[in-house]
Amino acid sequence: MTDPTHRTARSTADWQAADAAHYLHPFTDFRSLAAKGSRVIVSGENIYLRDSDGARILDAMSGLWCVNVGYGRTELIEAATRQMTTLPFYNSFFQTATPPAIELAELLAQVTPPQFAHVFFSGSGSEGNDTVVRMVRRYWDVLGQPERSVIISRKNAYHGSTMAGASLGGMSGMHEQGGLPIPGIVHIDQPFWFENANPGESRDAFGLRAAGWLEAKILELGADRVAAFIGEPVQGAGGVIVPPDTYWPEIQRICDRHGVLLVSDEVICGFGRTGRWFGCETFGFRPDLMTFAKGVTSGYVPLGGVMVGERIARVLIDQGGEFNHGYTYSGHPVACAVALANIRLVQREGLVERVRDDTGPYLAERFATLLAHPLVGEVQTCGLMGAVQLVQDKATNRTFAPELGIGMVCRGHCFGNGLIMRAVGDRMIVAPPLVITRAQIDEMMALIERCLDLTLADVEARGRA
Ligand code: PXG
Repeated sequence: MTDPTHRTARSTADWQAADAAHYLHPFTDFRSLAAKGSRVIVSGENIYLRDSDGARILDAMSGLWCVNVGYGRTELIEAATRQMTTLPFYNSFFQTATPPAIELAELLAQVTPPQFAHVFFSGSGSEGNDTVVRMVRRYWDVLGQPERSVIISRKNAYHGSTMAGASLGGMSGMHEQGGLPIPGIVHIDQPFWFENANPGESRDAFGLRAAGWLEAKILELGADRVAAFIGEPVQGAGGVIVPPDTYWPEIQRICDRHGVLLVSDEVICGFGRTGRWFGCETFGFRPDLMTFAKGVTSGYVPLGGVMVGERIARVLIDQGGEFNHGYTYSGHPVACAVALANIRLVQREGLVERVRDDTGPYLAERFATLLAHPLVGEVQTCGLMGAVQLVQDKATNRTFAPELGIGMVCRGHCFGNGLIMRAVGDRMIVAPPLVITRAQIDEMMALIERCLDLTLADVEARGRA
């Protein structure tokens, strides 16, 4: 597994010491990481990474849900180099624009659903969702309904880490720090069948009931106070929570009935992850706004943004005057050049169709076999995302006590065996690069099975202890 030729100029211990001395990582207990030492990733090729000890790792999380075309793609590297040479930066504030930003806006209008002809660029998904908050409130202001300002989101949602992004998100741990959520953002329960369904309730019946929580909240607040509803088509960071098929069409009907704007956060689901270009197409709804980031550049450089549907664009353009919002890096030319190269690569290689017709169904078939494992209570996939729910008792789907940290035990075995798979509580999740082949899915599955067996052995050893 290790390859000494991949060792770096400094030793792993040396990297870790410098890291611990100076570097505060996101979502990290600084002291415990400093004591343990971080894992230093030094290179990547296709779906594999190397760490500073030379170990080869299968990256079943695509970096962080983003490296959709895999590592080391010459087309993206050359696009960045060319653009950096020609014009590394110019802004788009003072009535200026750059060719890559204009061309990307044009291409995004082609690959997104028909209601989208305009885009507002940001540097990340969080900034995209900040833009959403300002834009939906501005829309209702311009229409003379400023009291329509409340945005409804969902518990366990992830919409980023800025003040607005973390407020839209439904992670209680994030709300506990920094005085969140900001005013005017409320949360309803998530459509998580495994956890929230009644005994014997079908997925479809549960999907309709879960959508009904939105209508109940709108009626409680009064529709004339509700600006928008935002959701991820599939909750990603929350644990790959694939909603029942009935959920999103019903959400659409409820938003239409009450005139509430519908926002799809496509930061993870966008650009092919679900087997269509956008998650809203997989789940059959028609958002007014779509946040994107990650897969737009396959993570090679930071870029995000918001697709603005014509319902909103026409109001902002025709009646809105100046929109007082934007970022230095809105429409960054290098990021846009990389995004263009990335999207064209996805088109040329037919990656979205491959996920829809070949690798997505194959992942579903292979994941279904995991249900035979004594630790597995539920599996779900959607395109190239998958979740494996670990349970203590398969007959009743009773889960482990959270303090046992069984998901983290399993994740530890993954790290130890050359596989990057995430644990969200006791839900193990994957989202491999869209270029993964069937043979590589087999390789990933063999690693997952081995790690589940090792975790089971730990559970059994604890039981005996
Ligand atoms: N929306 C969604 C749906 C996301 O998944 C963001 C917005 C924010 O994007 P930026 O680019 O600002 O990070 C995300 C980000 C995890 C994890 O633990 C997921 C994300 C970020 C960090 C960790 O799965 N998604």
